[in-house]
Formats: sequence, structure tokens, C-alpha cells
Amino acid sequence: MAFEYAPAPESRAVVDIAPSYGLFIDGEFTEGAQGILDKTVSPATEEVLAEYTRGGAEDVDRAVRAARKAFESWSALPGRERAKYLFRIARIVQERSRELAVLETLDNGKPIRESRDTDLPLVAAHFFYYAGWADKLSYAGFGENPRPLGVAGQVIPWNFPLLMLAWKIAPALACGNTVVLKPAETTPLSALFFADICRQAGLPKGVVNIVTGDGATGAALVAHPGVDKVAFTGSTEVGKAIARTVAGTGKKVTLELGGKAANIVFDDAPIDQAVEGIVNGIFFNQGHVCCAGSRLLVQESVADELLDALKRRMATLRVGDPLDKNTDIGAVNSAEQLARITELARSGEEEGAERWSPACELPDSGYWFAPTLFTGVTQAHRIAREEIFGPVLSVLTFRTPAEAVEKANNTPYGLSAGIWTEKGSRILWMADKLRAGVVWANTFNKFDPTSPFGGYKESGYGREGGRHGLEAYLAPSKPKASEE
Ligand code: TXE
Repeated sequence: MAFEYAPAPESRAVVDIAPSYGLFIDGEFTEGAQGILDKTVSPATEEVLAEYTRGGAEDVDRAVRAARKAFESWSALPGRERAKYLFRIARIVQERSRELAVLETLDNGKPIRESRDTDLPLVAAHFFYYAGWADKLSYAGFGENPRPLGVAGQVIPWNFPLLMLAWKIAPALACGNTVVLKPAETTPLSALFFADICRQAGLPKGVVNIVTGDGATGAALVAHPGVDKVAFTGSTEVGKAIARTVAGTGKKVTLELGGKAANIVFDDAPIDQAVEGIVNGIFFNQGHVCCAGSRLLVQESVADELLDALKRRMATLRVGDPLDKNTDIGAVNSAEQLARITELARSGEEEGAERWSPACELPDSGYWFAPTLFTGVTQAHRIAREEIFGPVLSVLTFRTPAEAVEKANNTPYGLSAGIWTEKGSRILWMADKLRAGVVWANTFNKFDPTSPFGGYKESGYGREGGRHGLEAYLAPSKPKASEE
């Protein structure tokens, strides 16, 4: 019986987007000093969603001053008082989650099912989780009276706009820091709505400041002498530039950069479960995921069987309107990102790998890329080495666990890896040998506020999430004389 597809569109009317937005500084939306407005578009339709302000050095300075002033009283509040604000923010995020999910899907292009079921619940969970820490910092292993660092300058990317904001803002505030955050240029809207949530929660003025803008805005924030701590998620190239900027300034810095994760499937893995994990690993969020399982390493003896099952599953993926609740793969976030993905995929063909995609019709307007598989990939190919950040999977094979480890580690990155096998001892052996900050076993892309996340090598340094995420925002207290 043929399957009849019935679209189930989420209502766009649940979100009220203003025609233009200012910067959120010291508790107020204000105009930018440069008088420049940029446009943010829906990547699914190329429709302009709103105009927003491009913050300049002068605006960054104003925001950092507001944050510094607010730091005096915010850091002096007892932890249990700071916790109340964070709990309030978490609850408002939950109350407004439908509106925020639609907004995120419109601005980013990700399927509503993902923003509704993954991004928004995790955003709230991070605020709840770090609210719980705010009055327990003395028990977190940082000494009896750990102190906040001061003003945190945070620069975030476009792949999980609100979730990256939560990863950065929740631990910073819990520890008593104040924040100036710069969202990515293609996805500023949810951060601006978050500014409104801060007001709704009664957060004191200046504790959170949102300065929208481009790379130059981010660079001005990172370089500002009033910033004590820099937190960045984005490309390895910009991460390296930021590391150079802050070198020798005494600023504490955490960098969460790119990845080229191996998803490693052994011949004893349950094939259907592994196929789901592979699909989730590379096609979740259009593959715009730093820890995406973009290299499939499959044991030679099961490669044919696994690839047949994977292709059958890929043929069922629906690409299209991100607001449709049935959509599996939404729009690529920008024309620039689409060009990057297209160029790298072309290099795969030129270098001799075999390209395959299921038959799928892509919408006429907007930025789209069909789920794509490359077989016959060698370690020398660009598609095996470079981060594609799109729905493109490179397949390599191996014979022994040692060869799997060698291939998995043969990358400048070291953010995540996945292992699929029934053997517990092999999981432990592999997890020990893999140079990756996160290793998933018989699952992939599982996130939780209690778990630390971060990489090795060119994937950056520092950890976000869990108790470890607090470390980035605290100066340890001096040990007592008796302990010295
Ligand atoms: O990143 P950028 P882009 C990777 C992914 C992608 C590539 C390029 O491979 O294809 O990077 O993406 C701000 N000082 N990742 O160009 O430029 C910028 O305004 C301070 C992986 O979008 O790094 C935005 O807010 N800030 C990644 C943020 O940095 C600067 C997520 C990220 O943009 C700046 C995104 C500067 N000099 C891309 N220049 C991940 N790890 O998840 C730009 N920015």
C-alpha cells in the first residue's frame, strides 16, 4: 500500500517578530552607534524575517561597562538568590517554548521536531541544572569560596542558537559573572527574544547584554580589556584568531571548535540500531553539528549489509519545509554554508569517491542539500579530513579494532566518536584509545546538561556542561593557611 504523506505544518502565527531590533544593553533595547541594520532571512524561503542592529566597538564598550557595573551587585548576591532568577528563566523558557521553537526553526532552518523536542527542552534543562549549582559552588571542588571571574564575553554560532546561548549564559550567571553575548549573524532572533525573557524574569539590568553583529563585533568583544573571560563556539580558524588575541592578556578562554567524528560500527553491532545512530549522527540538524558523526568507519565484513540498510533508511528521510512536523532534514542555514558543502562534496567526486543520494525533490527557493553518502573514501580525501558541516557522510572501512582506532584518530580534530558493538570490553578499550572528548557507545548525539562536552587538538579546549562547565567561570579560592 502506498504511503500517503499529509503535511502537518506548525503555526507560524505563534511567534510575533518585530520588523527591527536594537541591541540589548543595560536592560534596554537601544540603537547601535553605527546606525547599521542587517537583515536575517529564513533559509527555507529566503524571506526577510527582521532587521537587526550591527553592534560596533562603541556598542561593545557600552555593553561591557553595563556588565561590569552589574557585576558588583550580581556577584554579591547569595547563590540561592541568583538561583531564583535562573529557575525563573528556565520556567519562562518552558512556558514560551512553542513560540521559541518556531522562531528558532524560522531563523535557523532546522526541523520544528528538533527545535521542539531537542533544542528547547535542553535550553530549559541547562537553566534548571545550573540554577541548582548556584548555591552549591563551595561543594563543587573549587575551594570553599570560589569567586566569579567578572564579565564574560561570549560569541556563539548559528547551528544551535538558543542552546549555545544556554550553554554559555546559564553557568556564567550561576557562578556570579555577568555577560555580553554576541549571537551569529544569520541567527540573531532567539537571543533577542531571550533578552525579553531576562526582563520578564526581572533579571537585574546589565547582568545579560546581547550585542548582535558580525565577526568584527565578535572580535571587538573578545579584545575588550573589560572582558575577563572569553567563551567561543565556532570555526577552528576563528578560534585560533581568538586564542592569539587573548594570549598574554590574562583572560580565561574556552574554545569549542570543529570536529570530524568517527562513528565506528563493528560486525557484532545490531544493524538496525546502528543505522538509526548513523542517520541521527550525520543528518540531525542538517549535519550542522560540531560533533556530527561525519565519518562512518564500518568493519569490512558487514559493510555491504550495513550500507544497504543505510541507503534504505536514507530513502525514507523527508527533506523540506522545516515547519512541517514530519520533516527530517530542514534547510541549510545560509547560502555561504550551502556553497561550502557543495564545494566539499564536489571535491569528493573529483578525488574519486562514489557519491549517492536518495531520490528527493528539493524546494525551489531557499538553501537545500540532499542527504548524501560517499563510499570508496580514503583517508587522503578532503571529505575524510575536513569538516563539511552538512548532511554528507564519508564511509571508510576497517578490519581490526586497532585499525579502527588508528583511522578514527587520524584527524586534526578530537571532539567526539561513536562505537557500535555488543562487547562491553571492546567499548572500554576503544573509549580509552580514542582521542575524543566525548565517546558514545551504541548511541550518538546524546546531550545532557550534567555531562561535560569539549574537545582535544583542533576541536578546542575547556569543557562546557556538568560540574566541569563551572570551572570555566570560577577563580578558585585561595587555600587556607593550614592547607598550604
Ligand atoms: O563560523 P565562524 P562560520 C565551522 C563549520 C562551518 C565553518 C564556518 O565547519 O562550516 O565553521 O562557519 C563570530 N572574532 N563551525 O563562518 O565565522 C561570528 O560572527 C570573534 C563549527 O559561521 O567561526 C559567529 O558569531 N568572533 C561550529 C561565530 O563567530 C568572530 C559552529 C561563529 O562564526 C570572528 C559554526 C572574530 N574574528 C561553524 N569572526 C561548531 N564548533 O559548532 C567571526 N566571529
